[in-house]
Amino acid sequence: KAGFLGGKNKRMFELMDGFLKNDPVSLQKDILHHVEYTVARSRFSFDDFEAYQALSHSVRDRLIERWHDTQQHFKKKDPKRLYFLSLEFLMGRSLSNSVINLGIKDQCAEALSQLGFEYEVLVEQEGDAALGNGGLARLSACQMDSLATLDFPAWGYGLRYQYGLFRQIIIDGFQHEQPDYWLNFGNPWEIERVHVSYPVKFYGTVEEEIVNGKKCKVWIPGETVEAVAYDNPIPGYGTRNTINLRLWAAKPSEGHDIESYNTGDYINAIVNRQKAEIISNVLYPDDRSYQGKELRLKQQYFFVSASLQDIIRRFKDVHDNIDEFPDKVALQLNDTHPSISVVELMRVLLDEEHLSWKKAWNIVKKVFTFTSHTVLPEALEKVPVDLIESVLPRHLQIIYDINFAFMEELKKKIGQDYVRMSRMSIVEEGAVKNIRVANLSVVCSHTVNGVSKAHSKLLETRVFTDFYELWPEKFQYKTNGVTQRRWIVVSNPSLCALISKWLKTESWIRNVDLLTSLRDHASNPNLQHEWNMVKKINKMRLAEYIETMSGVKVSLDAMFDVQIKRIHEYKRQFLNILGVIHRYDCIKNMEESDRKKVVPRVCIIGGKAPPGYEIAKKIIKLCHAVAEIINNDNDVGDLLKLIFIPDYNVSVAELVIPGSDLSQHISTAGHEASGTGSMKFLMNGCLLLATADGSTNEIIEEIGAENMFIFGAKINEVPTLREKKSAIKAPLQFARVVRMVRDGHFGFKDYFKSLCDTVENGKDFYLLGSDFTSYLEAQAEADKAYVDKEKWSKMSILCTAGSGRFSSDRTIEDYAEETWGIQPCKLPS
Ligand code: TH1
Repeated sequence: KAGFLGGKNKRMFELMDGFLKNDPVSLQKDILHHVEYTVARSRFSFDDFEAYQALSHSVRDRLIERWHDTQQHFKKKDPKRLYFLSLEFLMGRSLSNSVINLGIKDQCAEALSQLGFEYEVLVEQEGDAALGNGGLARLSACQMDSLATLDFPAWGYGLRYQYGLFRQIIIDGFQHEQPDYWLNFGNPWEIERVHVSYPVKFYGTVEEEIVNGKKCKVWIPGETVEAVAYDNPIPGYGTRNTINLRLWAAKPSEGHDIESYNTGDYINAIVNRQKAEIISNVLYPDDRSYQGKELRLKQQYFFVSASLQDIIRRFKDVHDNIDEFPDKVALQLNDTHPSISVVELMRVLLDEEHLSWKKAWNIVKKVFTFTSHTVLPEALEKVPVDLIESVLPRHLQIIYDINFAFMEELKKKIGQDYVRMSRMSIVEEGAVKNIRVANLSVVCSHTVNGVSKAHSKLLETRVFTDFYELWPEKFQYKTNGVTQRRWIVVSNPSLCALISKWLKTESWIRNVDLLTSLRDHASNPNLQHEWNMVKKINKMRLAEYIETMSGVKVSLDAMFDVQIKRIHEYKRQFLNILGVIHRYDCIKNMEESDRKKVVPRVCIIGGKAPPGYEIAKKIIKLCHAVAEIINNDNDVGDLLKLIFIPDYNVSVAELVIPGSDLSQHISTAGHEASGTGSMKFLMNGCLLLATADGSTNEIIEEIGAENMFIFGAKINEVPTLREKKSAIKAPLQFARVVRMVRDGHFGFKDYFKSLCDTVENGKDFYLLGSDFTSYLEAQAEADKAYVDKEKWSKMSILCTAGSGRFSSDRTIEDYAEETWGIQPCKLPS
């Protein structure tokens, strides 16, 4: 820890004890210290929440030590760094994750138990950090864990929303949204950096000035807001490396005097300044539907501008020559949300560094990499030109200039093909002129990644066809992955212990490929027995949760069949519910003797509907209406239950996934870019019932279709099916269950009419009708397999054994090598 040993530094070094110690007694001392001096409670009387706070602060101290050492090490070694720009991070809870990654779980548990507290209970005190919507945001969190664990010199940048994703509450089966004021009780996992702050400009005009004899553009802003940094340490597993997630909060900017002639003016001026904070107030809750809103653009530019100022300052601390910027910096765009940063970097290089266009463009082209996460047209960002002109006038000029240069280049390559040029243009002409942010991102990045093999193919053949033909070398794909630290070690400790026992090592936690050796034991009755015991424990935990939450008692012998994800028509929760209705209908119409053969099921659905998405909200209500009938039908009893889990989030997922037998990933083929939930289930030995969409195709490659239940139209069949569907009659079974909903079998007849309309009368855009028969067949296959306990256990073990390829460690290693060009930079231990 020495550093520099002169004068007062020498004295400081003498006073230092080395690192904080991790034995239970040292931890106890730290916890009690924080109870008294941080939480300010008496050490003789504090409750679970206060104990959680004190433990968190003790853990945080350890994180800070490592954070400091890591940052100093990076500074000394000066490697090329990766900056991961994302508008969303879904971190969930930090305590359990930090304790695992620091390797101090047992010590903490022991320390607490002697003080009369239970580690597991304290973990539950923490609320989720939900600064994101769904898959994309949780992916960012998993990737941060892998970046830290693999010792990469990387930082994440994002926004510190005061309100995260809304809380879902269900009243009479309807979704209601409540604000998620997650900072109410303080947040021990962040460090406020009052001195790390940057002004961010908005509005105003652009003027010309002469600087050093050259004409220059100067942006005179109409409003300035201050961005203040909040650092969130991200510890790696099995390494001291601890990286940083820096989130920006908006604060009123200092600077201007307030002109006031009376008290009213003065008060108003202060109140107005306070409005600056609005920018980082709230996360947009729409998954995949973009509306050109001013606040959203301001959020994007705000976090991008602050991040770039921070990154450039750090670069200039060590380097004089801006030409070296691309050798030291890689900037990753997580979807198009941070893409205004390409324009902002151009602006800084042109207007502030006074580089020529050519030099500036050369730098920009070399630093940015872009990952696209969707193919849905409604998710593609298009910002009205008028909006950019008002909020970011100088940026609009630069976008036009980039587009002009691009169009000139294109003309040289493809000749005067104006139709193609207008398709590729960054500026969309029409009644309302728009900026196509995806085109901007492709033009300005040196690499464009898809998130699965299938998704990448769609990007090349449907979304960015013209660009792919022009620059095939730009296009790559990196199949998504999730971190086994969070999704096995933290959330399924019994399975973790079992795996380590059978593999005789814990090294799979850093090298998940080792899981493949489980295949050698998949048929071993001893492993199967222990495996099923673990599943049972997890099912008990889940059943308890279901009972406290919904009052419904479920049987542990039943197959727990789960679909948890954002509610969206393309994800087809409606298909799932129609399948449940079909099952119910079959049971009701069955001979008594046949009922004995029915495999009991607990069907579980969870997820949030975007607040303005009416059909998604009706799907939630339908789930409740159907559950009401089924769960109260004594005639059916334990043979079938339907449960809606409210307020689905990361910590709920950590509880539900380990306790599931079967999980559903049933999007219409060609719509789920990747899907990452499936990977978490796979790791936890939970079988998949799925369409051949997104990452599922690669799961099939890895574990074999015989170990899954695959159904439905393939990606390339979907367009033809859509064309033909008005001519094809939906199967009778489908018509029958939809009719039951239409006729008010579950009540709310008028309310469900528009929902039924989406799948009938030649509509059915997401092809529920044409996939229904094959869906039921796959369900029947699952029933058959479940009855054969040995077969099921083997399939379950093979799922975990084949999940190695879906670790975010693998994704990040591939990105580092093929896309970012960065190397590990490990702290000496
Ligand atoms: C999701 C994709 O839908 C999903 O298939 C993928 O696994 C995940 O990203 C991670 O790659 C997306 N989430 C969003 C969220 C917003 C906009 C677009 C997408 S795509 C706000």
